[in-house]
Amino acid sequence: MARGSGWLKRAVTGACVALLVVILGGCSFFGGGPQSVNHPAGSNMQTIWNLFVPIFWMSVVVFAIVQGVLLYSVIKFRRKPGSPEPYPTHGNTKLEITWTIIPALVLAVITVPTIATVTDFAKKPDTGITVQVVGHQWWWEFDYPGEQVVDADEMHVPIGVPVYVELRSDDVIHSFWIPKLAGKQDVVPNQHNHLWFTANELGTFRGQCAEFCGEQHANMAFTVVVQSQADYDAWLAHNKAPAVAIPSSNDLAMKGQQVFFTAGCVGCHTISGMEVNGVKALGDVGPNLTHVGSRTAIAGEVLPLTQENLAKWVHNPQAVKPGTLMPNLGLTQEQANQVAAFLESLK
Ligand code: HEC
Ligand SMILES: [Cu+2]
Repeated sequence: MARGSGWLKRAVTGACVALLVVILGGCSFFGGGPQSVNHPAGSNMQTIWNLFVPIFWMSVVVFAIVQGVLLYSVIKFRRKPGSPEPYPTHGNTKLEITWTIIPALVLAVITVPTIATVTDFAKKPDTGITVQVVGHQWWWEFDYPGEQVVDADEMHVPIGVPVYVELRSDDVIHSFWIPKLAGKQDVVPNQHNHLWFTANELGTFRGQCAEFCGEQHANMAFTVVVQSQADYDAWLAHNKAPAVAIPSSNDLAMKGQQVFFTAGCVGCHTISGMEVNGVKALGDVGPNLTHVGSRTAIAGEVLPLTQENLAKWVHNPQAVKPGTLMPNLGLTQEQANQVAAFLESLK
């Protein structure tokens, strides 16, 4: 053996082990992170899980058999001192037929529940709610048809009720993914895709764009809030209402409102039911801000919603999320603080 190859072998083995640990860590294999699929909390994810687990164990058995035979052969038939040249062979019809039929049978067995699952996902549930989801570079919009509610960053759904999700894209291909509740579905421009799920656990669940869609793809996340029917109804009623009036005692917010309606924000954002000096905010390029103050995060979950973070964002969105389609509007720090107070009060 060449000099130094023992060192090389150890280095390669070490690197492989380190890589494996990183990969498994990334899958949240060890703890079940917010994007782990190992703890289904929704009907569709449960169905996928029920399909995945038996297929996984079947693969483990196949892996063990193949590797076992391989290891056995490597050890048993390895070259020994003085052993003669191996006898050259070509082809073994019986063996080849066997290793064609067995995998074909395994695949045939897997096909049946897979097709059943796929057709189950393709049909529209008879009852439940519909949410229209629009993927934008780089944030998600949630429209509740018939309710006049348009939201961003947060999707609210009632527990135990089928949610039919209609998927549209405003620009490029995205992929809608809520790891714990539902599978993935591509969001394609000029095409109407859909998926559905029923959440069966209260709480918040992370969603994420799962198709590379540009510079800020990684920062295109959202939160699904699963609520009791009563809480969901209350949320809907609250978000249906026009924006709250800013109390005139809140001087900072009053000034911020003036800035908002004069600095060009209205060209891209909607605040429904608000009018300042005859100007209305009806833009639909960016997220609807009618109730932005009641969200938990902004800009595709890049910042938790606080007054400081709102000021940081409107002062210089490009510094927070480089490449974002919201330009720097050149607000001074003072104006940014005023606008932040205004937006924060839009509960
Ligand atoms: C050219 C269009 C445009 C203009 C003008 C604009 N915005 Fe935006 N805004 C956007 C886009 C697009 C986003 C989403 C950015 C992202 O998440 O990548 C956004 C996001 C936001 C958010 C985060 C909302 C959320 O729920 O995620 C706030 C707050 C905001 N803008 C406030 C303002 C204010 C205040 C102004 C005026 C000073 C303004 N915007 C001007 C396009 C614009
Ligand atoms: Cu995307």
